[in-house]
Amino acid sequence: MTTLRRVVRASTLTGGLLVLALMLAACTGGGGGSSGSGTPTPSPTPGPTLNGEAPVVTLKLDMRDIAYSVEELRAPAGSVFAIEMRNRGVIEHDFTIDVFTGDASPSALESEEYDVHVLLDRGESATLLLRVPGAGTIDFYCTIPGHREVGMEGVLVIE
Ligand SMILES: [Cu+2]
Repeated sequence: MTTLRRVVRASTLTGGLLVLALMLAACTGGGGGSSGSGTPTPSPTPGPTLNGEAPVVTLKLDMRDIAYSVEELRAPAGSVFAIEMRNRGVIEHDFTIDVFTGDASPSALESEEYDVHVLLDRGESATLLLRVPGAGTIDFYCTIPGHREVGMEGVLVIE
C-alpha cells in the first residue's frame, strides 16, 4: 500500500511540475502579452533618451586608422537622432563639431574648445544623441593632429 501511494504522489508531483513548466514557457514565449500593459514595442532594455525623447533614427559611425566609416550622415530636422560610434582602430579618435546649435548628450558638451566633442580610445564606443531644429549641413571631424588633413572628416546633413 505504501509503495502504491508513493507512486501516485510522485506522479502527481511531476504532473504539477510539467504544468508549471508549460505555464512558464507560455509566459516567457508570449512576450508578456497577457499582462495587459498594452505596449506594442518589444524593446527589452530602454535605450538612451535626450530630454526624455528617444531617437527616431540611429546612425552608425565607425572610426578607423585613419578614417570614418562614412563621410555623410543624414538625419531629420527637429527630431532626436542617435549616432552610434565605435573606435575600431588602435589609436584614439574623436567626433567633433566646432559650432553646433541644438541639443546634444550632456557628455558631448563638456569640452571648452568645441561645441560637441566625443573622444573614444581604442575599442571604445558611445552613443551620441543630437537634435537640430533646422535643416542644413554640419561639418564634423577628428581633432587628433593630422587626422582631418588625411580625410577624417564628414558632413551631417539635416533635412
Ligand atoms: Cu582620428
